[in-house]
Amino acid sequence: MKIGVLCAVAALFALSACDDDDNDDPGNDAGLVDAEVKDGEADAQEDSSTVIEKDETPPTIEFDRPGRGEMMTGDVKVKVRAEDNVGVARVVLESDGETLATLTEAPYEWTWEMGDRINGPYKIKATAYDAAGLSASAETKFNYEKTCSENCPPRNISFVAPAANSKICSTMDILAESKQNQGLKSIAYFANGKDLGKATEFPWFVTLEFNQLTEGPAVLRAELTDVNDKTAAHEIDVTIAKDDDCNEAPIVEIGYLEEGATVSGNYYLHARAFDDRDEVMRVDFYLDGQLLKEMLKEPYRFEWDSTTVADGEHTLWVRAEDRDHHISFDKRSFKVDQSFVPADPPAEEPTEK
Ligand SMILES: [Ca+2]
Ligand SMILES: [Ca+2]
Repeated sequence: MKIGVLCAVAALFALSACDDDDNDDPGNDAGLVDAEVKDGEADAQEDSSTVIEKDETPPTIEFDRPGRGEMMTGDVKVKVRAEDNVGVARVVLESDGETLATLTEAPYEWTWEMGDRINGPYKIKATAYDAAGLSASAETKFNYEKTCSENCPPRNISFVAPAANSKICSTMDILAESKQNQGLKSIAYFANGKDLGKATEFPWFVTLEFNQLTEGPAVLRAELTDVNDKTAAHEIDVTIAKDDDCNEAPIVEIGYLEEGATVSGNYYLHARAFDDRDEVMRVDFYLDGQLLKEMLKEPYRFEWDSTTVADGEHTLWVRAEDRDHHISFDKRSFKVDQSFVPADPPAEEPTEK
């Protein structure tokens, strides 16, 4: 019906335009002929409109781009393929309830100008409607990273623990890391949108209490904010479920070095790590937020030259990781003072296990 009305209007318009100019511009005769032809087509389509009203076949739709999970930079080109037995009336693009665009003509292409949107995952839903109001939807999800040369947002935040698509069956530390470790203000963590806490200093983890979680599938989100209040995020899918055979995180403990101790000269740093399945895969030592030593097998012990840092307060963090990327931490704050002479200097490598 609509098409018929439109054509009739077009025909009227063309005829009246022809009437206005007919006397002095013979070239417009062609316009009159066109109008008559359109009128004829309109009649044909008027007949087919009875078919439109009986249409019971919904459109089909799928994303050409962005590809699912694709990493995008800059403005994001979106393209969907939509088809219908009669005709696609429109394609609506949305993201988390926000309507992005309504496209009425093929090819269904649109550019999402990302502007100040944060680095992180985005979903797009595309819905095609036909004239009968039938619809079909498709979704895609991509990761966005802003291209920039100065005052850049943080980048590449990603979960270290737990692993994507893993099962969470006990209380554990969760951690996301950014390659840009300078100028971070905080990392906030969420499970299905529920606030799990915010880490405001190295090593940026929070402890996930199992009994605070709802069992079932969950999306874990880590959202980083830097000192310029720019943000980035990463999401992974996990399953929260009790498990009698739950693989627990390892336990790690810094040895020898007592909280508040003073050290000088060469000093042995040491940690013990235990795991329920004897699967400690690595133990990493971090001094003042910087990786100092990665150790892949026991003993987790090495000689460290304390003269490589300034006298004063320092912090040692040790992180243990098991085969399933469960992690745990231990920490000591201590003092370096090269004028300090230990009563019993650790001249030899300690043998305690
Ligand atoms: Ca249809
Ligand atoms: Ca384990």
